[in-house]
Amino acid sequence: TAQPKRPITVIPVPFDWGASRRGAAEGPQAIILSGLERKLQQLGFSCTIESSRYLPDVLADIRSSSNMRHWGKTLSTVEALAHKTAQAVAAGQFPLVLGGDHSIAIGSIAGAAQGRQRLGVLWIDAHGDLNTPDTTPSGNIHGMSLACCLGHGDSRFVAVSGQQPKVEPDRVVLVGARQLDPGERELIRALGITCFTMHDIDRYGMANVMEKAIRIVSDGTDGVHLSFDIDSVDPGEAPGTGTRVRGGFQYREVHLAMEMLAEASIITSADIVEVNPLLDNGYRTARLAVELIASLFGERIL
Ligand code: B3U
Ligand code: MN
Ligand code: MN
Repeated sequence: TAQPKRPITVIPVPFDWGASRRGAAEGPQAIILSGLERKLQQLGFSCTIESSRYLPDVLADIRSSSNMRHWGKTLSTVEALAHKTAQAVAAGQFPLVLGGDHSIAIGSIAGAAQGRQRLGVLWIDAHGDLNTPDTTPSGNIHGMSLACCLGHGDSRFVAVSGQQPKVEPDRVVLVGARQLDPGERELIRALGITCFTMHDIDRYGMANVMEKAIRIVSDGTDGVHLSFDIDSVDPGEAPGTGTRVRGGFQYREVHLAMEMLAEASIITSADIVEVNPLLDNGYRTARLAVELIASLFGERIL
């Protein structure tokens, strides 16, 4: 079935203060240099790459605490990103947000949730990103972003762009988890969030897991945001990322996931995060990101 192709607005977020290692801020440039625009045009999309001038200059902002490191820089960044993302949605475009570390999803999801009552979120990640300032082992905000979107955590972050929470737990699905902290397990259990771990993918296969995930995030929702952390992919395929965890998605497996999302045609906004060219083997991981984006937007073998 031919879907109307919404124009894609690529929103770069060169920000990495939510992580402990620098370098994810170079992710957007690496992905763009790896041929993103041409790929999307080949697939028949009109595509605009925004500049990053919508972001505030955060260098002088030193507000920080031990359980929310660099929170000042992060808060003003996600506020600006929420606004930018909401603008793209309101203009009928598909916001494709390029991180940056995963803290930026607080902004992109806040933007995607504006004007929607029932947003679904598909969170593909080796991690849960479900810590709060009370449970975080690191103080890194990229480990707290999904909790934030669910209304748990620091009130200033939970309240970004007003609407709170951004998403209800029964419309959130995690796929690919293999490293969860005790507080994250507790929150998953307490909120009843569906979490397909690597164990489930080994056991039931990516196709079955994605079928179930797609059904849950799209059931009665008025939009679905994909938040894709490249560290979900096995480090053998995606070495350029800050927190590698062995035992991740294989190459065909992760393409299959993206192809199934294209086929289901449910995704209305997305972010691709944690590509870190400073830790990469050349541009290998950025090029993988472009390939996966292509699969997400409908590239087919035949
Ligand atoms: N859960 C740990 C580690 C972590 C989360 N996200 C990444 N790493 N990339 C934390 O710091 O919250
Ligand atoms: Mn993450
Ligand atoms: Mn991760």
